[in-house]
Amino acid sequence: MTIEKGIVIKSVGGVFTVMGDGGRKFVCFSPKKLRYNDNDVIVGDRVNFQDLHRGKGLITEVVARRNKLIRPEIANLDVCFIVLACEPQPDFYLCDKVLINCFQEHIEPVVVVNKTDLSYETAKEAASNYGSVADIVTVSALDGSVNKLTDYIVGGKVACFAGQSAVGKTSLLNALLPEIKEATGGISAKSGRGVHTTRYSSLHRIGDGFIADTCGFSLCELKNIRSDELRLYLDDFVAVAHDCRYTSCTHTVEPDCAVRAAVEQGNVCKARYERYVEEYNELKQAEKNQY
Ligand SMILES: Nc1nc2c(ncn2[C@@H]2O[C@H](COP(=O)(O)OP(=O)(O)OP(=O)(O)O)[C@@H](O)[C@H]2O)c(=O)[nH]1
Ligand SMILES: [Mg+2]
Ligand SMILES: [Zn+2]
Repeated sequence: MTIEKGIVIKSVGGVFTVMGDGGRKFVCFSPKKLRYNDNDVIVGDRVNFQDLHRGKGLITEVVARRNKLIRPEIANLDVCFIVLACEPQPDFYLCDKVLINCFQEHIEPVVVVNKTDLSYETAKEAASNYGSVADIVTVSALDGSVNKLTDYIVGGKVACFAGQSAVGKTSLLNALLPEIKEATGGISAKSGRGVHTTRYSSLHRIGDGFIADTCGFSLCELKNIRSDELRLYLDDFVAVAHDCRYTSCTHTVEPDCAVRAAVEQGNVCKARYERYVEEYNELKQAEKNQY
């Protein structure tokens, strides 16, 4: 019995596609009892598996995860490309939350603004909101600019695209890897939202690393963050907060708050600050409701 090592590149209905370290693909099953921290095996998991021959395998162990994102659901990431576009209308609340989840899980977030062939407005907005906390890369899936992303994946890294439906995640993947021709979709004229074309995550080899396409999403939760810690995940706030009068300043109602002063002076993005206050109040309300 030979045990091989590999990475889960696709998971559909309890059938896992595992790429062995030699590059061969195996269709694998996982015994019901084999779960990781009470969770299912997911794309990005490093696994040991038994080669059952003829391209089949049985997963025998899930290697301890370095990290995990819930939206999109994927494990062991180095980089998360958070994709925004001028259409569908960008949801900056969603982007804030994915950024925070990345910081929590020690994943490098990169804000990718796609569809710049149509407009640069979203790129400008992204720069003013996130320019001081993440790299911003402007691309279009329709030209060669997507190659700007490959620099982030060299060195055997694992990256994923994340974002709303129809921002162009699959189109960017297809542009990066021309041999891949995954289906892309449109935007519903009625709702102005994407039609959720991609239905499952998949990992693809790129150089010595991997890139994942994922399903679009419009909801994302912050897990394990208290309202009074939220501020610690916003690097642009942290950079000025040492000048607040109180070290425990939540930057909402306290006097002599350096973050609020920075917002007024235009040094911290006002829209981002306002979203922070909303999120802070929501977390606080949820904490009250718990008791
Ligand atoms: N003009 C323009 N259109 C683009 C670009 N990238 C993607 N599109 C179009 O946007 C639509 C959605 O693209 P997809 O790649 O399916 O989007 P997605 O993010 O994968 O969407 P889901 O799979 O639903 O999450 C398609 O009609 C694409 O042709 C771009 O850079 N410029
Ligand atoms: Mg897609
Ligand atoms: Zn403050």
